[in-house]
Order: sequence, then C-alpha cells, then structure tokens
Amino acid sequence: MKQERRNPTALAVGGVNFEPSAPIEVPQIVSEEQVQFFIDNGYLVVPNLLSLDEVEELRQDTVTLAKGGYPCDSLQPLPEDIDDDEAVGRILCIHQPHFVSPVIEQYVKHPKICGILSQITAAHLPYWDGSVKCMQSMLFVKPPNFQGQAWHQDEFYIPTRDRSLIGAWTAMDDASIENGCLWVLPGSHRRGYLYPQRYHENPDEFDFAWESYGFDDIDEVPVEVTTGTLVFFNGYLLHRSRKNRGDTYRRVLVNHYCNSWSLLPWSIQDGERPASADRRCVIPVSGVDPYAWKGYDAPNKNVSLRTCKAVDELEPLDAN
Ligand SMILES: O=C(O)CCC(=O)C(=O)O
Repeated sequence: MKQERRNPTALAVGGVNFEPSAPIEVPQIVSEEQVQFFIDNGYLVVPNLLSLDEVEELRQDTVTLAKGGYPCDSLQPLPEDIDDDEAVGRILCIHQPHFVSPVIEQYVKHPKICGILSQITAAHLPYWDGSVKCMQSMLFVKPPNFQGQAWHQDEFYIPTRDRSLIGAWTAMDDASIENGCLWVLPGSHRRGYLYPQRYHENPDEFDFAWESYGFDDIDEVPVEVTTGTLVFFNGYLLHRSRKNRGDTYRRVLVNHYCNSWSLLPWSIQDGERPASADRRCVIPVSGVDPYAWKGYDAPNKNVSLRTCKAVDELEPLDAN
C-alpha cells in the first residue's frame, strides 16, 4: 500500500523551500505477486509491455542517432550514401542517448514503465512511497558477432544509498540465447553483497568491461523474451549477456533509475564528502523529488559509445 508522500520534515529555512516537488502520478500495472517476485528474485519479466509501433519508433530513433541526426559531438552526420544497416551495424551501445534524443527521453518517462517502477524499485524498503528518478540510458544495438557483457552488478558502477538501483531493459527485438539475451543469477541481490571485479580473459565472448567474481554461477538462467517485453532487474543482481551468435541485431534500450529519496553518489566532486555527494543530472519519473530544492544539472548534450573487440576490428565509415 502506498504511503503518505509528504516529507514530514519539510519546511522553509533561510529562504529555501524544502518541500518536495509536486507528485508525478503513474498507473499501477503489476500485481502484488509480481512485486514479491521482484523482491525475492531481483528481476521481473513483463511480456509485451510496449506495442510494436512503439518499438518501431525506438528502432527508427536508433538510426537517427547512428546517422548523427541530433546535434552531438560523438555522433556526427554520416555521408548520405551510408544506408541504415551500415550506420547502425557498427554500434555496440550508445550511453546516455536521452541527453540528445527527445524520443528516448519520452521512453525514459513512459507511463507504463514508470508505473511498474513506482511499484517495485524500492519495494524492499518499508515506508517507500513509489518515488523514482532516472539517471542513465543505454541503447544497445549488438549486431551479429558483437560481444556481450561479463558478469556484473550495476551498483558497482552507479551506487545508491539504499540498494534501489534498477534497470528497465526494453527488448527492441526478440532476445534469445543465440543472439545474446540477458542471463541472471536469481536471488543474487538479496544480501547486498558487492562482488569484486577483475580483468576477464574471454575477449571473444565479452566486451572490455571487467567481470565480477567470487560466486557460483551454476544457477544462472537465460531471460529469453519477445519484442516489446520489459525486464526489470535490481542493481545488486548478478547478470551478464553473451556474444550475438545470430544473424540479426539484438537491440535493447536499458534505462537506469532509483528511489528518489536516495542520494546519488555516482561520483564525488572536489571538496565533497561521500556522505553528501548527490549527482543531480536526473529526471523524476514518478512520485516526488524530495531534493527538488537543489535544482537539476543540465545534460551535456552528448553521448558516449561503448566499444568491443568486434567494433574495434571494423574500418571507420569515414575512412574511404
Ligand atoms: O543487454 C545486455 O547485453 C547487457 C545489459 C546490461 O548488462 C546492463 O544493462 O547492465
């Protein structure tokens, strides 16, 4: 049951209004059993949440991004004779596409996705009121032969204060074992243990990011899903994906969110204490933002590209 959203300690001090922002209302989508499944297992699959028209819009936007259709330093306009497949087929993953694409930003705020997030993101915490904010988007294209990601936990990269980091993974194609679907280790999030990482020696299977180690992965399960399905997973859940051995893309939009009441010590700036660090380049998507009084940092209107062995072996498109 939803709790009272008001911050009981909010007041105006020294001219600053500590009232939370006005609430963003979102629909309730999943059942109590599905919420409990997420709490227990650390992930939840919601089949066919997006329509095929919506997925098509995301696919078209991937082409627009790849061809440099938005003002952005790292994705410059390509020559006109480059076709869509050639442009998109060189990309493993675009980081922060919502910084430049209004279409991706719209999917960051998608009411059905945010409705589910308002039910599960911090459902492990008593008194949580369903408030959620987004701090990251990632658009994977993963063409044939491109590598996957070795075992990892997302909170290793984006720490929250309350273990509420969550990925909302949107299948833009059917994802299968053959084309490199997600694999998860159910329940591996429960104790909040952050495993160490090391260099891995399997560059043909996984990209350059290091692998988490120190656990038994015998119980891993593949999450094979159809186009339009959403997979939600907690930031402590161990997960990985393998190389794409199919002959089609495995496109996915993964957005990351957390409880809006958690500070976000994603990086520590000069003179800042870890305990008060709070990155504010965030988008509230449900409920209130209790820290709205701090304001928001504008995105830098650029994206970065994640690479892998298969990408590095390609000639750049502007080399001819
Ligand atoms: O979909 C993939 O290949 C990996 C996604 C992933 O590891 C993540 O979003 O953290």
